[in-house]
Order: sequence, then structure tokens, then C-alpha cells
Amino acid sequence: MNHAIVRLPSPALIHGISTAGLGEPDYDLALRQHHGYIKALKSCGLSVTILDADSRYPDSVFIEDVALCTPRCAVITRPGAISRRGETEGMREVLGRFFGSVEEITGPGTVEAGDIMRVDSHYYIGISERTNSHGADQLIRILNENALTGSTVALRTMLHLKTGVNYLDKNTILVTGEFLSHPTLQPFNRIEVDPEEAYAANSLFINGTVLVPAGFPKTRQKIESAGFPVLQVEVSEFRKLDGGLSCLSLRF
Ligand code: CIR
Repeated sequence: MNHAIVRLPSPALIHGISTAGLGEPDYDLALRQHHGYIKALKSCGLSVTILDADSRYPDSVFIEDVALCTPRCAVITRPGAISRRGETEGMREVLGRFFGSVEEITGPGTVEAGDIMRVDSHYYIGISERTNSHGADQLIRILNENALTGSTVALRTMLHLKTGVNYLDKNTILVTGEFLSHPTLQPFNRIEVDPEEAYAANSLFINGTVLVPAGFPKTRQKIESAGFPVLQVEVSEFRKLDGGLSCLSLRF
């Protein structure tokens, strides 16, 4: 993995969609935390393309949701959240700088890439409030055309698939909540995340290091005990908008 794309938060961030009940984000602190996040990506060896803030879309800092970047192609999604649909504008040009092939999900399909978990050449696609089966079918077809595979995982209550399960490396997943008992995820080595630390299930494996949100010591310890070096990143202000570490970048 060599590259990441991030989008700076705009002051409109405070109006982002939220169910967390943790209050309004502090924009200045969010900016500082975003800067720290970029620094962490760079320290994992990624070169980082930083897109301008877009004040029309409060949630546009969560750029992961608007595209899937595979080793063979990029796919622009069609967010299920209506207030986020316009965030894909301009992504064709940005992704075209890196990918020879840029595909797109079309209506009635919806996909937010927070619902997509990659395990090598296979992509698990959560069917959620934001990603529907039309979108998943389109995506699986695009993956197949590029010698990649995909399958669906039904969500019950979580926002996105990667809210509750993330693949690290060495056949190991971090898993919590409704995904603990999910049959599809049983074959993996599992690091189970305690309910009170559920937010830390969205930790991010990059080039041998796991970025973990600051403030979740039990999960950090479990990841280290499984043999992964850990780097803590402060993202409290993004948590207030239900956004985790993975949501803040596209990585490829
Ligand atoms: C939303 O509800 O769409 C944003 N407030 C949070 C998006 C988080 N994205 C992600 O999990 N990939």
C-alpha cells in the first residue's frame, strides 16, 4: 500500500450526521486531529493526497465512503445517505490520476464503502441502511470483471460493516457486536473487542502497523498481544459523528 487520499474537514463538519450522542465536534480540534491522522498515515509509508474541504457536505471528511480503490480499478460509489450523495463530485478526476479504470455505481444501487471490507482479493459487502443489494450486485459484477470477488453480509443495526469488523492481516479480524456470531466471519482468527470499546473495532492495518483510536487500552493490548505493532491516533471529534479511523481515507 503506497497511497492515501484524504479530504480536509470543513467548518460545516459540526452539522454532520450523528447518532453517537457525544455532542457536537470541536472544529479546531477536529482539524488538529485530522493533521495527526495524516501524519500517522505518512509514518506508515503512505504518500498522502490532501483534497480541499468541501463546505457543501458536512460529512465529506469521511471520504472512504465515496469510493472503493482496488489494486485493479477504482469504483465511485453512490452514498445511501441523501445528504452525502453529492460528495462523489470531482472524484472521477481525482481517482483518474491514479487508476486507469474508474467505474461507478448507478441508481437504484447505493453503496458506501464503509460497508466494504477487503480480505486479499475478496471483498465483503455489508447490506445496510446505506448499501443496498442493487449496489452490491453492481459492485460484485465490477469486481468479477477485474478478477476479484465479492459477497454480501447482512447488517442488523450497525451503521457500516467496518463499524464492527475489520481485517488486519494474517487471517485475523477485529470483531465486535452483531458480527461476533456472524457465520461468514467464523473462519478467521478473531480479536474480540469488548462492547465498551466497540469503537476501536474500526482500527486500520497499514503496511504492518495497526492504527488504533486513542482511549481504548484493552483493544490496543489485544492487538499488540496478537503480534501487531500499534500506533494510537486521536479521533474523538470524528467519533462524535459516528466516523472511525478507516472512514477518513482511501488507501491503495
Ligand atoms: C455518516 O453518518 O455518514 C457519517 N456521519 C459517518 C460516516 C462514517 N463512515 C464510515 O464508517 N466509513
